[in-house]
Parts: sequence; structure tokens; C-alpha cells
Amino acid sequence: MQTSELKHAQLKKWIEDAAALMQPDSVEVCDGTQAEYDRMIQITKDAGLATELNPQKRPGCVLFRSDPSDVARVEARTYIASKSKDDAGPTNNWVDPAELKKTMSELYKGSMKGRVMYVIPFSMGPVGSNIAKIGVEITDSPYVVANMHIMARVGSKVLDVLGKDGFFVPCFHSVGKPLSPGQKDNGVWPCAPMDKKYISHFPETREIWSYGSGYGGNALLGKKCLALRIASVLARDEGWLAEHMLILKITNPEGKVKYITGAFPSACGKTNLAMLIPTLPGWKVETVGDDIAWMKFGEDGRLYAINPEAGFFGVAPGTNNESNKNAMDTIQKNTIFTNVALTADKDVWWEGIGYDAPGEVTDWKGKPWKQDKANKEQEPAAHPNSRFTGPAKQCPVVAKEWEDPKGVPISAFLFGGRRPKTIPLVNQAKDWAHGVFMGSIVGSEVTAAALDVKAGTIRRDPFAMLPFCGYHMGDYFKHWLNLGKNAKDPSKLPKIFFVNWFRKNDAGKFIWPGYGDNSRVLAWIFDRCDGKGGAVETPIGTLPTPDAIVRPNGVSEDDMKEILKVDIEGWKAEIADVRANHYPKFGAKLPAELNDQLSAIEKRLAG
Ligand code: GTP
Ligand code: SPV
Ligand code: MN
Repeated sequence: MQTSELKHAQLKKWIEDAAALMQPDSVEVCDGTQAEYDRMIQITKDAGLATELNPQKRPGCVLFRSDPSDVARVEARTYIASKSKDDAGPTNNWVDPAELKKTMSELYKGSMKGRVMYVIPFSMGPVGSNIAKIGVEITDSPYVVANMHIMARVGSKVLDVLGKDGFFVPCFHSVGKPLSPGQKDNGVWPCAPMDKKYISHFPETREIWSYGSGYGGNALLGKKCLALRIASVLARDEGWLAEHMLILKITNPEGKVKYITGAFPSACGKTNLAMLIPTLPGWKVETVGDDIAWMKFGEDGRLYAINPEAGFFGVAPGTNNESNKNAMDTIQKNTIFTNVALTADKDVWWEGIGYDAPGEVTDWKGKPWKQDKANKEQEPAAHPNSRFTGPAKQCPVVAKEWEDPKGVPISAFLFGGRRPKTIPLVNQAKDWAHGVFMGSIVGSEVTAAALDVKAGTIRRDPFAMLPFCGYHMGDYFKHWLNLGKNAKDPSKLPKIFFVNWFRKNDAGKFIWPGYGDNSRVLAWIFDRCDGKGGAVETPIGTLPTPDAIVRPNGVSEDDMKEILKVDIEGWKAEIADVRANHYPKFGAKLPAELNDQLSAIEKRLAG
């Protein structure tokens, strides 16, 4: 479709202005059809960027290898450009919006030369739902177009809803690698050097400008940029929640259903939990979403969640038929793989896929690679943040309600992270404010999902939103507290729990087997929501009695005691760290209620 055919005058002008600035060879408005998707894949194949996988093994699947500088989100190059620096807060990078636009306009000048400018109208949430939000992404990357086809609802049907004057979030994206006449990508992933990359958000004007990266959350702008950073600002203003949370449906042996959401930092197990196959007989888990939840109160006073996305952009390493069979089945066809290894017969392989690499494979850098299990230092064949982009509708356990525009009523919120010590397997908050306190102090070992933070160290990641909150984190805590205070019926608020699948013993081995066995913890949580399940009050929260959770294979009674005990000394150190290093960051914006929670737990720990 041509820009001239557009009915929305403001959209048309915005596109024309962008084209004048970025100077693409041509402009194309995306229609969202299969033919368009196929054409994008063909273009990337012709450019030497995509490899078609074995059609017998992985029909409709392709593999991309990105540039080694462009393999994850770049938090140091991510900006919240609010008018006032104080609105971005201590956890976000800030630049004055006018200055940032000036800098980036210079970069955008001619940045699409030699390329096509694609205009992608997309809906986060079911098209036409009143919870959904519309964005329009301008990009020069056919890889981004193809990924957006899977991750969001895109094309003409979105333009129909937008009509002549509907609201949309304008999103600019350019890989920042113009081509000179006759030049081709020739198998080289296009992106700009690190110091030219910008992932920018303008919260007041609800705009997103991204430059220089083609990867994941940096480039698929509906995901973290719109559905979290901009949406968190809308949610604050309008009284709802936009969260880095999975959404699951759980059915107990009596056929009773509940919906649970969970916030864990990047690469800490949301996709896995959302698709888990319970090892507890009679229980069933189905998937509503694996990364983002938007939640609003319904007429009945309950909080309802929708998944704004349409696909999964999941971590490949560690995904196998044991850990996540449902994800493995989802990505059997029509899936885009990025930075995994390629086998000789054109299938994918990664560390933790469940079997050894079949002979010589091609690693994510395109080099021959042979597994050497004796060499503990061997570089992985798949990048630790290699990903699959697969359609949610292909998930064998996608819940029938997953596209219901009114969402699903939430009974429990989980918070968690990778904590080798101290933090117990599960801990129920005493009340809403205590739960918000728990969310505010989430800490986790850093993973490979971001390029510029040191993996392996523990950092505080409040509500798993540290890289995704579009405003001052202190105001965000306040928003959460207010939501509880203003609830029509506080008894209908979700119960809050803190979970930790990642406790390790002194030998560095996980004590809890995790994955499907996490259903045992979900079952306790399910019962707690009904006021049942063995529980003891402790200084840190409400913990299960030793026999309340059915022990999985390989977990001894002593192991269970270890991961359910209250480590008083460890907690004193934890809380002292919050007091000395975490809470002071928020200054006067730290809500008094959270300070009260901190003092109260200090007192309880002192006994
Ligand atoms: P993002 O997409 O980055 O937001 O990540 P995510 O939170 O969805 O994490 P994901 O489910 O993709 O898991 C990331 C890594 O953690 C994978 O390598 C998993 O195999 C591993 N993992 C997930 N669940 C568990 C668990 O219960 N125990 C252990 N030990 N590892 C897990
Ligand atoms: C995350 O890092 O939390 C992701 C991947 O889900 S990305 O889309 O790259 O942000
Ligand atoms: Mn995520």
C-alpha cells in the first residue's frame, strides 16, 4: 500500500516527514498478509541475512545471525527523555528531549538511503479491544517487519480501527546503516556502532525513537518500548498496570480455575513458567502470556489481565523437551531463530537443547564449531541470549481465553529472581503493602538478556521493571500502593507471593529442580488464595509448613527444610543492603509506607 492511500492525515504527514528526513529509496505501508511476511523473508535471504531451515524438520523457519555488537538490549543506550530529569528518576538514563531529538535527527538524516522504509501499523492487544493500544513503527529492517508480524497484530486491520483520526504511538526505527548505490548487505547484519545506538522514549508526547540496533527489544518497538516503557506511563496516568509479567491459567484436580501473573527479571523463567507441564497429577497449566501483562479493574472489582503480544520472543538456550516441551512444539514451524547454532542438516541447536551437538555445527558467529565437553571454557555455539520468535497461537497449551479482550481475572501475583542463597522457595506477603515492599526489593543474578550489565552479579530489579519503567521508580512504587488503597474491594486484590527457583547448594548445584516441579509451588499458592494450605507466620512473611509442598524427586527432606527456612542472618544482610544501598536511591520519592515496611521487618528480624 502507498502512503497516498492513507485516510489518517496526521499519520500520512508523519510518514512523509520521516521519509524526507531518512531518505529511503521507497516507502511501503505494511498490510500484514502472509504474502508480505514471505516477501520479507525472501528479501532477507537474498541479502544473505537469513538461512532457510530444513523444511522437513522446521517448515517455514529461518535462522538469522546478528552482529556480535547487537545481541541483546543495551540498557546504557536506553533513554527516558521526559521534560524533567526528575520524572525519569534514578534508574533511567535521561537526556533533555529537545537535545536528544536534535542528536537523533542528525543520525536519522539519510539513514535509510538505499533501503525501503516500511510502515507497520500494529495493535498491542486484540485488534479493536478497548484495552489495546495502537502503534505505528517506521523501520528499514525487513527482519523487524517479519518479527512484528509474529509478535503483534499488524497491517490493514489496524488501520481500519485507527480510522481518520485515531490515536497511535509513533515509533521510529532505523538500523543506522544506509547503503550507497549498488551496495548490498551481503550477509552482514546491519546496525550502527554502540556509541551511535539510541533507544529513546518521550513519555509526555508518547513517542519512541530507536536507532542503530536491529535486535529484540531495541527494535521490535511494540514490546518493551511501547508495551512497558510508554504503557507504564499511560497506566500511571489512567490508573492501571503495565507489567513485565507472564500470565498463566491453572486448573486444579477438581476443575477449579485461577489465573496468576508473575514478574521475574529477563531470562529468569517467565516463558518456562507460563508453559509448564505440571508434575503434580491432576493439575493443568495453560498459557495466556509469557512476558507482558496489562491489567485493569473490572466492574466486579477484580483485576483483569491481557497479554498485549501475539507471539513469544523466547530465550533458546536451556529450552528442551524436558524443561519446556510446549515451547519446543510451538517453535516447530513458522518461527524465526536468531543467534542459535545451525546443524549440517539445517536444523537448530543450542546449549541445553537436550542432546549433544550432532557433529560439526555452525555457531552463532557463522564459524564451524565442534562440541568439546572436556573443555569447560569452550565458547557456546548459541549466544546465551539467542532467541526464537514463535506465534502464540501455535502453543499447544495456549489458553482459550488468551485473546479475550476483557482479559482474565487475576488471583495472585508472583515476584522472583535468581537468588542462590537466603531467599526461600516461596513466601506469601502478609498484605498488599508488604507485597509491594517485596516487589520493590526484587534482586537477581544478572543474565545475558542485556549487553552492558555484568552477568552473574546480583542487582536490584524492582518488580522486574528496572530496565522497563518509563518514569521515576519511586512514583511507580506509589502507584502500586495507591492501586491497593483505592481498590473498590480490597478482598478481591490478587494475593502476592515471592518465589525463588534458583537456590544453590554449596557445590553450586540447584537444590530445587524447577520447571514442571514448580507446579508444586503453584498448587500451594492456588490453595492459599482460597485461604487453605499449611502455612506459618514468620518475620519475613507466610511460609509453607514443611509438608505443605509435595516434594519432587531428588529433593530430600533436608533440602526442603533448607529452602523453606528463614535465614535470619542472611535476611538481616539483605535488609541492611536495602536500607543502605537500594532505598536511598529513590530519595524523597520513596513512599513512607515502604520505609515503614522496612523498619517493621528489621524489628521482626531482631526478634
Ligand atoms: P525474557 O524473555 O528475557 O523476559 O526471559 P524469561 O523470564 O521468559 O525467561 P525464560 O523462561 O526464557 O528462562 C530463561 C532461562 O532460565 C532458560 O535458560 C531456562 O531454561 C531457565 N529456567 C527457566 N525456569 C527455570 C527453573 O525453574 N529452574 C532453573 N534452574 N532454570 C530455569
Ligand atoms: C527481556 O529482555 O526481558 C526480553 C527480551 O523479553 S527483549 O525483547 O530483547 O527485551
Ligand atoms: Mn522479558
